[in-house]
Amino acid sequence: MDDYDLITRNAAEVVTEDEVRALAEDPDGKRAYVGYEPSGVLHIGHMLTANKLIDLQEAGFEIVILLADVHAYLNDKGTFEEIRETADRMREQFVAYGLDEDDTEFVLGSDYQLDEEYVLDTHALELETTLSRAERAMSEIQRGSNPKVSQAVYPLMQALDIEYLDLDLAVGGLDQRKVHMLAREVLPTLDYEVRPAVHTPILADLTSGVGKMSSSDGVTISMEDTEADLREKVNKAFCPPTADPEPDAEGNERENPVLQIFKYHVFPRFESVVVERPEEYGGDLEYDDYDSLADDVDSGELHPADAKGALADYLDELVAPGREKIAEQRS
Ligand code: IYR
Repeated sequence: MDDYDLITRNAAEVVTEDEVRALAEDPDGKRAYVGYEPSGVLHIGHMLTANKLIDLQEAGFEIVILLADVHAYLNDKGTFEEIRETADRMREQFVAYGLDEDDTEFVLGSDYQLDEEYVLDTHALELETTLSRAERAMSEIQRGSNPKVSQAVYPLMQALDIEYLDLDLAVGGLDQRKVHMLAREVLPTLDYEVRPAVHTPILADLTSGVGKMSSSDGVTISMEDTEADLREKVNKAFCPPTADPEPDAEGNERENPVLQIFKYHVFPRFESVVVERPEEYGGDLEYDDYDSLADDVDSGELHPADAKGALADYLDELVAPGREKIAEQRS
């Protein structure tokens, strides 16, 4: 796979392709980041962007993970003290998940976001931006339905992070795209350069395949799930015998979340996938890529129940090191 394909594989959106192509010509030493509002335990959404960071690390990028404590505070996620405490635990879980500790720079937002220069730049962007523009940028990130002034400041600071952390590439879930678009508009007003972004998809709700998987409502996979939890969640998941399910009764689009997890979580981290089956049901199957597994589900060669069993095994392998770290953190 060439560097551009590795940088963009499994991405839902690349802004812009030309800018990322230019980076892919010589990725060595270029800096890419994701920012996360610290929370106690990683969930499958964190793991999806982390998979992209692992791709970028393989392509030669330096990786920066911003533990965005000030942002979490502005977004009403708790007291500063509480948030700070979770940031450290989150860092250890990312390392357990597979981000090379020596090659990943973990930065706490409050280490530089309270400096005078940064604060004055934030105010300069406040002057450049209308409240309605800032609110629009926050619509998929915001906690609560009645936006606070702090939540309008939040996306402006996220834009400045790209400059202050001296980055070449911003990575995030599709829920971050409106902030990254705002950044492209406002950074040049301070004579700062625009930087490209790669956005990962948001996976579908596990039980229905309709709408988004969410850590705040519905079922999500988390790093504290036991093997039995994972098996139960996967077994209850929506998995029709097709990669492209029909819309539901109300006409809402549906996805196959079991296949999505194979695509975005399992294949990027494992050379091949083995589905164990008793001899009488045809014996084990081995897949080198996602498409061949999806084709077998489509054709009926691979039964959803067998696919689910294998998915729970692989998810358990991905989650186990982080789960052990969490147990250690709590003891
Ligand atoms: N908005 C992110 C958190 C965040 C991301 C970046 I990239 C920043 O520079 C700052 C904060 C979230 O929704 O978790």
